[in-house]
Amino acid sequence: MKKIVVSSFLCIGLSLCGIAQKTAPPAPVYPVPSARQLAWHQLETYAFIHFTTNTFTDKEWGFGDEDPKIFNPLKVDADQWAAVLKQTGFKAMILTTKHHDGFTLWPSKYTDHSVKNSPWKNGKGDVVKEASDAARKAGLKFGVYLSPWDRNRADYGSPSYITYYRNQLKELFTTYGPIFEMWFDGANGGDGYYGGTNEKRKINGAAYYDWPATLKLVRSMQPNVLFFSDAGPDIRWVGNESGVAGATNWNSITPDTLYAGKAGITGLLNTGSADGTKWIPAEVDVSIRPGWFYHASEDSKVKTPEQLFNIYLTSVGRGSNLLLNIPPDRNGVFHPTDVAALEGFKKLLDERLTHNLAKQARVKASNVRGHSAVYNGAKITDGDRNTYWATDDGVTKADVEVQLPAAKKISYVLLQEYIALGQRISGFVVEAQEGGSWKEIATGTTIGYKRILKIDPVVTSRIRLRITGSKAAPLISNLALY
Ligand code: FUL
Repeated sequence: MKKIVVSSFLCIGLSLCGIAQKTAPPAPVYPVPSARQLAWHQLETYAFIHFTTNTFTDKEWGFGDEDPKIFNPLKVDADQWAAVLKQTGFKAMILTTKHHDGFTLWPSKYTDHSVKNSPWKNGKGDVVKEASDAARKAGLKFGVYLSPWDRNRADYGSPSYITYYRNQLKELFTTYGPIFEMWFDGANGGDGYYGGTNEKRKINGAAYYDWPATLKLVRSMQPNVLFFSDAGPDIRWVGNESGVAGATNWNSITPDTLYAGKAGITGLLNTGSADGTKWIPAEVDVSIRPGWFYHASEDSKVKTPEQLFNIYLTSVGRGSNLLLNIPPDRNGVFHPTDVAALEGFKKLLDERLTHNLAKQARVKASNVRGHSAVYNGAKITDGDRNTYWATDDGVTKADVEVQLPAAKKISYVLLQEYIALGQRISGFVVEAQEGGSWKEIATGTTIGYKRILKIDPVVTSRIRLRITGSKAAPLISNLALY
């Protein structure tokens, strides 16, 4: 019998022969996130823990002259902190290991202004150890805040203080396991105890601390740590403490525009800049209470679940991460009112943003990169963050339509760019089909890692995303409807 040989030249186009034609992947649009920044974006929500002598003196900024004996919590139940955070969807905690007052929550061998001279556990306690152990046991990442400004130290402002500060970083970074984020606070109010001199000390922040050398030292101990400061280098401040990232929020920014004593940069920190040279995403730090530390007088001012949900929308929902502060009380636990608020917040997230109506929905795109199945519209509803819809190079305006099996009431639209190849989109419109015609239901500028749009509820089976501006071919990894 004659053998039938199917040779490739008989095929009309390679794809018909079962050999997928390879479409070139989109080229990156720089800057792009580092691997550790990409992993950081996926954390989305984590907690700040402000705890120190201030908790017992009822202050926000300790002067540095506190008697360490005032630090005397009934207990320090870091397992309670971790359990509450875990149950309510938080991914990490960042502890104030030393605030501006200089009191260390671990028994540092370089100072007496420390938990080691407090009555708590007869001076044998270590809050940093308890918190880091509890975090890891609960599957949360652990981060540290170590205030550069130190109102207790006699030598603050002179070179020996920098050595002191670095010695403390060595203690922290070699004793308490992996630290995912290091929070450098730029605040400096000037006056302080300073070893009893009770004076005002001004330093030149950029020059005095020699940050490049300090960061190098920390990275030599823990290469994967992310540095937060007003201007990065890994994560930037969002420019306010009220929980609001810019509705336009670029992950890119040019660090040179932030330094040099420039005033009025909070707006820039809030939005980033489309032409920024470095990937430095914004982190939204905000407290569940008016203050950062626990004050009984604020028990009635804890943010409600609804307020926390709105903050979630203006932080995570605008492509930032949310660092929500929950301060332990004088018993060393999260106050019941705060716990109830967190539980209520989690309930709202579950009710409003969990049941994705677009899961596996049919998708039609106006343009698909190389007509390739690798980049087609279906990639935005496949639940896989590593796949994405992409257009051909040069096509920066395109539509993608999601068709649901039946009409549903939609209140939120969630969009995600595939940011590993850079943030691209600068304008978009979302439309719903109602009575046979398309109606605009939301517009926006940037999308970034995640954008959540609260819309006036609409009942429809068809939603269309129109990309109206993009630096290059738009790459959308996810579209969800709730
Ligand atoms: C500020 C500090 O002065 C506050 O006390 C608080 O720690 C906040 C997170 O950062 O700069």
